Amino acid sequence: MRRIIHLDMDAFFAAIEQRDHPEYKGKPVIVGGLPNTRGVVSTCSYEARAFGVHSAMPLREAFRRCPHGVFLPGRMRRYQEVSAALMKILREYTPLVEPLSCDEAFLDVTGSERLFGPAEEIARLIVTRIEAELELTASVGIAPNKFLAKVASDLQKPKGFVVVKPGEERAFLAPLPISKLWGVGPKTAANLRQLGLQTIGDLQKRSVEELRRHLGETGEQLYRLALGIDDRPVTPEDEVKSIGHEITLSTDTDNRDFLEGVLLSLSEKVARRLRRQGLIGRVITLKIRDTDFHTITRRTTLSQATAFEEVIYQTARALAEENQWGKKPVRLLGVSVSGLQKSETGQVPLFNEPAQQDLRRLHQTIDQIKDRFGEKAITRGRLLIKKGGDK
Ligand code: TTP
Ligand code: MG
Repeated sequence: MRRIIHLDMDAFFAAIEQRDHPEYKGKPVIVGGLPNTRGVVSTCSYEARAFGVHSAMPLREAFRRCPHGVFLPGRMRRYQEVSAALMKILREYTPLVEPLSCDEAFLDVTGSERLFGPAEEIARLIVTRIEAELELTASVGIAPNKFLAKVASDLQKPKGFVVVKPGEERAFLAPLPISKLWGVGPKTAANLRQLGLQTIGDLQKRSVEELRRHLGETGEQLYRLALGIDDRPVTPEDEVKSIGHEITLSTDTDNRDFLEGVLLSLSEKVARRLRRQGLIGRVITLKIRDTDFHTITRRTTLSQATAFEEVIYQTARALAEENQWGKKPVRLLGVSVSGLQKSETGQVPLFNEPAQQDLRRLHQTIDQIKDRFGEKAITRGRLLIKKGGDK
């Protein structure tokens, strides 16, 4: 099960103005332009929302509703700076951060729980840091998928903290209006209302056939969303490639020693390719396909990016153990590393400690020998022993 956090800053532009100008705190701040100019409100503080002002409202109308408001033209450069600082904090907890706009993002923290604790704790940590370091507040939703997390983060703004537990998806969505479903604009909403559907709960009670009859493909999609089903992955903006290797075994086997040997060999190949490209990565993914073609992929996030086969192998093996190597005889094994960054320019002081310097020199030597004399020139003892053992 995935653990997804959706985070959205509260009254983002306006809150930055209140932070930078303490005299605006507690006042209705309206960002977008001077009161009697053309144009619309970008956003406004919650104090201004109490007067009915909101995003996209003409500034004239905002002035009519809130003549004593603090009207500001906005400083995009400043907001972008804060946005960058925000995203930097988020990326410390997972490389799987998908920004949706300057002030909101999805985070897949499934692989981070081992390191930072449960998703709820990670979200608390992040919110606390945002308050301390940026002096701003955020709202979060935590759920098994993107759709639910996004709906949840919006439910108790500002400073919202809403958790949707697995099994509670339907009950959580039932009382909400159908307009909360993705893809339901005013037009589809009107269509749905004609069918007597007001809340997501109403939709849950209909059959998928009926919805398909009325709305076609969309009906089916809405039905799935209404049940809280959504399997879209969190995709980081600059979709970091992964480097991986997989191998289909000549015979399916559950011989642990042999499988561990294969895993080490795969980890070595991956590590070598990482080093060759000057990359290090934080997310280790293991793939196991069993004799019945059932495939599982499991991944975990490391505290420090790596290009060392020792680390990759240990992590992949731990994942395999946790999943009992897929329980059945194994047909295919794969190891990949993602969440990549340049090893020299990355902020992680990877090679500072003496032990790591030695390790790096060793790896450079091994890589050079392999480059010159071929892949088989140097093989680890672990592989030599185990290869003979199985056949
Ligand atoms: P939002 O997250 O939609 O709004 P918000 O952060 O101001 O308020 P909240 O999330 O608490 O409801 O948008 C983020 C920023 O994007 C917002 O501060 C200003 C800008 N924006 C516009 O410029 N025009 C718009 O129509 C909207 C909706 C936002
Ligand atoms: Mg916001």
